[in-house]
Amino acid sequence: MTTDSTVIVEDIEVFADDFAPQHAAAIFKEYGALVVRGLMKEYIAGIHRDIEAAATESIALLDRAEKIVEGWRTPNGTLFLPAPPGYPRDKQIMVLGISYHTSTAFFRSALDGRTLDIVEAILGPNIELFGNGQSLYKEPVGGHPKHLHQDSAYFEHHYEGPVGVLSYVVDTDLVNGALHVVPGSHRLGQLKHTDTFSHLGLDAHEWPWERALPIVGKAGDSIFFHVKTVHGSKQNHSEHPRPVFINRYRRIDDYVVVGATTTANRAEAEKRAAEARKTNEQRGLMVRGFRPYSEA
Ligand SMILES: O=C(O)CCC(=O)C(=O)O
Repeated sequence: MTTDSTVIVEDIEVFADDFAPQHAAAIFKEYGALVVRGLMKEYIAGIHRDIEAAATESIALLDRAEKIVEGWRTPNGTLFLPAPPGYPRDKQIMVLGISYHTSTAFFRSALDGRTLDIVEAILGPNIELFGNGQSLYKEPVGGHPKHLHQDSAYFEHHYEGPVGVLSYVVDTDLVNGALHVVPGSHRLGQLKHTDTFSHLGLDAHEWPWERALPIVGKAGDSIFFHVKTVHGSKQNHSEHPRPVFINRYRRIDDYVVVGATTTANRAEAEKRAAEARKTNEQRGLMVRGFRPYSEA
């Protein structure tokens, strides 16, 4: 199975004010990616405000950051990477310490009815959240690239895996770090990843950016992607930050079989994959349907 480089954005796009969930789900199933224009518009002002508050807070906490394998983590949970030359600091933000626990607007966005109509058409009637929400933040003037990768390198699942819904907080283009996706790559299975500046990524010779389709969009546009869809984004060369936020949804019986951030900890986790089970701790909050009792 190969990917289809003839796919254009219009092939994978619908509009939030006029779409049929079954049609949107069919696009997702075929291409492993779906763009819904304007889906998150009503949440953007609140989320943008909270994201900037979290960024300011994180920078103020930087002198208390601890070194971890992925970079440095401030007490509020923000992950920093080394900054490129010319920065006012030696570290740059990568993943912001903002979540459903800290932002009402973020949590409200995860419960959005139109989003869940699409997710239900993809995954079925009973859906839980996977994780607490994630926000990646590219600082201005060179903010980090995220190399092409599959999210399943980080959290491989037993069944279909989570549907990720990444939304733009600001208008996003080729200058400030548009998301790139490789349509059809969700059918390639689990690919071998290497260690890169932005953690697990695909070999850049085998997976150059030219293989991927850039998604230019407005604040409030959302991109649904399969856990095995190859995706990533280049540096932010604009004068302003480029944040995104991601809500993830999965079947209520699905669970992580391999969780990793580096090739070394992935190799260790793979040895334990066969023992993985759905535990009570792995249950996410219900956002659609009902969870019948089952022995964990
Ligand atoms: O556009 C970004 O910030 C990268 C998002 C991404 O690739 C991911 O979270 O897996």
